[in-house]
Amino acid sequence: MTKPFLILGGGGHARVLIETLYDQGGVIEAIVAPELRHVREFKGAKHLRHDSDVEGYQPDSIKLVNAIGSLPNDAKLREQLFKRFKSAGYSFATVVSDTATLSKYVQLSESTQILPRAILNACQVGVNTIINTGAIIEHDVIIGSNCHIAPGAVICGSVSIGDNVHIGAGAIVIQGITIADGAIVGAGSIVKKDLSATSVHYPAKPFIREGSE
Ligand code: JB3
Repeated sequence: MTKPFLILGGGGHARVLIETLYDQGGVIEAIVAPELRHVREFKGAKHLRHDSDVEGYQPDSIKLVNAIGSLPNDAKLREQLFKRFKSAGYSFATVVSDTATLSKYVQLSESTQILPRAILNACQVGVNTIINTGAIIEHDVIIGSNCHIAPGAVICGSVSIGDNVHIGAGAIVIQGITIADGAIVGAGSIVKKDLSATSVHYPAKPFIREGSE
């Protein structure tokens, strides 16, 4: 039988993951967060306010779900909690939405999260990485750990993405590109060149020609 889940984080990302877990018949033992934002969807699961409350559960009695999201300038907590509880002997669930479409050759890792309507061809996704709603990950892509591929991003074939990379919503990375650790790709960017570590790729500025005849 699947173990009950302890959910770390009680905000927007938790809301999406919890819907998937309930749809799949999961049992939510408790949500661990200083504050809960979406109490209705959390259906009366216990609320634990401190991360240290996790230690009240034996590591082999529950599965953790890392429901702390990740934004470009606010991505460390997700990784910190993953490392903290892994080193204490806990394990994290890998969550895949029923509406995501995955090739049988996809290789996922612990705490990877594939959100609704994402499409993954044969590719590899590292630990604790989020593939958010409607993102497309093409064949032979390799994505490292602690990355966030935001909603609607398109990663074309044979792209290589390091660790702790953020690819913003709706960005397109063309085939064969390498994106090094810690890089940030702004929402709506079209990436046609390799990106070095911790670099930031900004989208093109809008160009508007008024009233031409
Ligand atoms: O872009 C998309 C589609 N999703 C974003 C996601 C990837 O990242 C989303 O829009 C959010 O911006 C972000 O989601 P997240 O992390 O759910 O953010 P927020 O809605 O602000 O909720 C943060 C939750 O983390 C709250 O419930 C906080 O109480 C909780 N929290 C803060 N510090 C913590 C801690 N929880 C634990 N367990 N430990 C902490 O130290």
